[in-house]
Amino acid sequence: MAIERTLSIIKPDATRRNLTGKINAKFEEAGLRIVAQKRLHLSLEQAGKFYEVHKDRPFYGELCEFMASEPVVVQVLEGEGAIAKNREVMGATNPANAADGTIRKEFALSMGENSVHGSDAPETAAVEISFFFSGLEIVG
Ligand code: RTP
Ligand code: MG
Repeated sequence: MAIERTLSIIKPDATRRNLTGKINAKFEEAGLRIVAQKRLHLSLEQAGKFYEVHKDRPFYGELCEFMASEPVVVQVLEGEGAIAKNREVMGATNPANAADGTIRKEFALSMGENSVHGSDAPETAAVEISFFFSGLEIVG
C-alpha cells in the first residue's frame, strides 16, 4: 500500500482535558508518523470554512462553535494507507458505536465532542492539509 498523508485535528474537548499526548501515542502505536503539528485557536469563520462541506447539515452551527470554542491541535499524519488507518484508530463518529481500543471509544464525550477529526479520502486529505500547512511545515 502507498505512503499517504492525512489531516488530523485533536478537537477542543480533548485539548481541554490534556489528552494531546495520549492521543498522539495512539497514532504512533498504529505506525502513523506525526510529520507536522501545531496548536491553534480557530476563529468561528475559520471553523466554518474548514467544515463548509457540512454547511447544510443541521449540526453545522453547533459543530463550528465547538471547534472555535477552545484550542485545537492540527497535524499531518503519514504512513502506509494513512487515511484509512487513521479512521480506524479514531473509531466511529458516535463513540457509542466505536470499537474497543479506538480514540473515540476511550476519550470521546459525545457525537459532537468526539475528540478527533480525520480526512476521509485522498482528495479531502490534500485540501485539508493545505488549509492548515505549507509544504515547508511538513517534515517527513
Ligand atoms: P470528522 O469529519 O470530524 O473526522 O468526523 P466524521 O467524518 O466521523 O463525521 P462527519 O459525518 O464528517 O461529521 C463531522 C463532525 O460533525 C459532528 N457531528 N455531529 N450531532 C450530530 O448528529 C453530528 N453528526 C456529526 C461530529 O463532531 C463529527 O465528527
Ligand atoms: Mg468527516
